[in-house]
Amino acid sequence: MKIKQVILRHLKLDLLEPFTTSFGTEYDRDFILVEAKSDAGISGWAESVAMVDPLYNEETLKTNWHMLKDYLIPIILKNEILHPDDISEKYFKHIRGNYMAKAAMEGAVWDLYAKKQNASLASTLGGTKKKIEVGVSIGIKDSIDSTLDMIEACRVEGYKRFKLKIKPGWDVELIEKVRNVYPDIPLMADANSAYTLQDIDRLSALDDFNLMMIEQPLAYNDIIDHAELQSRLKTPICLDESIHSLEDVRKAIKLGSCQIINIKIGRVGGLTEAKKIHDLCVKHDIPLWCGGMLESGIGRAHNIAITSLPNFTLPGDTAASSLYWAEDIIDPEVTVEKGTILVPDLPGIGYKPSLEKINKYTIHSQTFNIS
Ligand code: OSB
Ligand code: MG
Repeated sequence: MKIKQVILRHLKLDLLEPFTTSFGTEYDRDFILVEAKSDAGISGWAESVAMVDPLYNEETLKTNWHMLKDYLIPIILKNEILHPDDISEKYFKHIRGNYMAKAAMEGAVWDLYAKKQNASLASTLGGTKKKIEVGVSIGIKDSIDSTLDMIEACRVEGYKRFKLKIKPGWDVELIEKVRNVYPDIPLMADANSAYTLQDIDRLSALDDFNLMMIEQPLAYNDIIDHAELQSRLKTPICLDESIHSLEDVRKAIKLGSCQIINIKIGRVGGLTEAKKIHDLCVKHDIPLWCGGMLESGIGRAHNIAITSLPNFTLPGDTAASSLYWAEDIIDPEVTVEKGTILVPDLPGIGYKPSLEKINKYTIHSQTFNIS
């Protein structure tokens, strides 16, 4: 397969509501869309999940643009790509880090490859599920009552799992009050690295509330302290920020740093690495779920495809487009019914990027042609 042209676009979408985590508040979402075109005039699409500021990880929209423009796109335009797995295994292998940028480039080629096979991206990846179960991620609010209102709204919608963002001071009391109102809902907490081992008493207090898991309580780059914490907590630890590769997963399993893993395609450098992590976790009985990065519909479509693999046994963060956006950039939008999304069986990502809407939200674009 020969890629003839790649188009980068910087889009900005307003969030319907601000989203607050322990590291900051997002009011809108700037992101890069990658469109890869082949000789047959087919386009593959993906989005970079890097944010404007390096608060979740070290990547940013600008570092991703730079990596794509100056390194990744030239490699893709220069080489004949027989299979998308070759991108991470051969072509991007010598480039360190920059996982979100790599994942965006690779993802566009995966979509294109699946479209050329006339197969869905889900089935091309080895996905078997026809529908997936999803939950919601609820940001830090100004009161416990508004958190309870949001839970109720999502519960009525049928979402299968409720993830509450926590930070020191917005944790034990919050979870206790939510549990009092909802003794049985599948509930979990995500700290986005807001704690240290010094906070062991506060974290142990969460053991009383039957949480499905606590996500990334300790440092974004740690797997050692997490292993100690896990040995002292009843609640399973799920790693998010600390996992970038199959090697990271192997080491985390070996150390006992977690019992569950959240896969984000961007954070692990793409779909090929995500598949490998999936397969290793099957061998070690580590359940998976697919995380989210406030994606537009294009990123959501990729998340749905990877979640169709069998070991994504826990509901993920891929909620409906309408929870985040007044208008999404794909047709149809991602819809959730009774907490489930039907995995599309159309070719590629299975949702049509709307050029009209994409153009409406594009701030800047650049086109790269084969030389
Ligand atoms: O830690 O999972 C996270 C959003 C931005 C950055 C990090 C995270 C999140 C979320 C939102 O929790 C997940 C979503 O897209 O619904
Ligand atoms: Mg997280």
